[in-house]
Amino acid sequence: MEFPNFIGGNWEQTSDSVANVNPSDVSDILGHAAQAPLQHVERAIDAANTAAPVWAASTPQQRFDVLDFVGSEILARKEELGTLLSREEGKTLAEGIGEAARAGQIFKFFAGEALRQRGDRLASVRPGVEVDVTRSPVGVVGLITPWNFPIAIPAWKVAPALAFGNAVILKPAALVPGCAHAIAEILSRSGLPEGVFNLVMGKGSEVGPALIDSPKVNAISFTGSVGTGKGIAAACGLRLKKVQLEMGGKNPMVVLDDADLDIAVDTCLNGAFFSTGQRCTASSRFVVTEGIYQRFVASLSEKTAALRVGNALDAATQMGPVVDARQLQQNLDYVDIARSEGGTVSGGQRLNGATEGFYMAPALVTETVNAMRINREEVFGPVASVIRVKDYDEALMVANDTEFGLSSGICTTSLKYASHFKANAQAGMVMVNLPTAGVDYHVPFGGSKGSSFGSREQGSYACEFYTTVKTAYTLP
Ligand code: UN1
Repeated sequence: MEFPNFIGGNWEQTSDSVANVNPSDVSDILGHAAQAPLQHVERAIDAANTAAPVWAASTPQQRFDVLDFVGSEILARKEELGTLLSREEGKTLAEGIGEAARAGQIFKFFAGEALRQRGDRLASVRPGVEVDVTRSPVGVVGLITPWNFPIAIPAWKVAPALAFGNAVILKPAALVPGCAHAIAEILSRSGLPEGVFNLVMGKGSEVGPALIDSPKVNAISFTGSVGTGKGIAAACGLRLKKVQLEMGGKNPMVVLDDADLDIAVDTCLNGAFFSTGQRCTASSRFVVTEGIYQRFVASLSEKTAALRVGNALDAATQMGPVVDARQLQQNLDYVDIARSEGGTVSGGQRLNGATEGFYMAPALVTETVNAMRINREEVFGPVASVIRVKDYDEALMVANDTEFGLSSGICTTSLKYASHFKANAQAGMVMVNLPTAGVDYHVPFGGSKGSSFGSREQGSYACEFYTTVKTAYTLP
């Protein structure tokens, strides 16, 4: 199968293409994705600029109809799209289908947002004058998405961009063109005027800068690594371009003596290893108080070792492969680093599957302290460590001692500690007796400190990024 680009309403092949490889079975090639040269990116930017005023003038009903159509179709095809997702990214089939459903729900939510407009009419402080505060589209937005949520993250950027009247250029991660192409294909039949949505696949190092540097792109929303995000922030800052970044995490899960052990262990297992740990919201530091430490480590080690690692499409699989060879090597390197720093590692070795793929055993590292690299740098794989602390106060201090601030969790039955933690955890999202990863689609998503930059994604808060506020004064 070919995955062409979609520019100005036309499907476009390119002379250059990249294979879409199944990480569970590298002999399975899903197809080839177009690689846009710079002239194609320029054409997409021009098409979006031509279409932007047309879509900005669309009615809320037109926007609702487009987004509702896309949401309904994704939901109706969630098994098929979820299978495609798991095949190209490697998360389990249940996770892939769940993510496809979430993408459909996101489109449905923003269909509703298109109708629920916000605005204020106020009396002026001057007699006879009226003041209106309204929101206008930003214009042309460049959306740069990562490989770990191949359908949900494009959905949660594309849907609000369109709901609030913007024209879009989507640049998905090179590893997962299939889901992005599927979204584009559905949008191409949705009634959206041509040029409002454009899909441009190509080298991140070329397409990204072309979007960021163009004076004809008004805003950039990016999810990906901290290093790339900082570069984008700097480039957008120079150009005074609106920017929204979602980057890494080193998310802690505090486990207190009074926690329900089974809930704590299941919460940690899910947070660290589901989706092969490839979530910026994954838990990677378990901060555990002394009284429960032994029982917690014994139970979590047992359940971690028992996780069935295998082909993402096999119904018995609980943890799929790592996404590619480069990420697998990074994970194995961090396991070595943890060991060389004095951590005790169980699991973490490369595994052979029935098919040739990027399999590794989930790794649990005990005997660590928060200063170690394994507790400071994001691995982005199924590698989690345990830090032993005396009490809640020390746990909170350790949890907050990180440059990141995306999601922070606590397992406790104490209302006092849960309330204190919600108020004092330095993170954009706080979870009590729930995994740090796996968020709702109708409420804001984002972090504090080094994890995020700019206004929040998702829920009603998404309008902050995708609109500009206008204050109008009238003397009738
Ligand atoms: C989730 O935890 O449900 O890239 C979503 C990521 C995040 C999304 C996490 N932006 O992992």
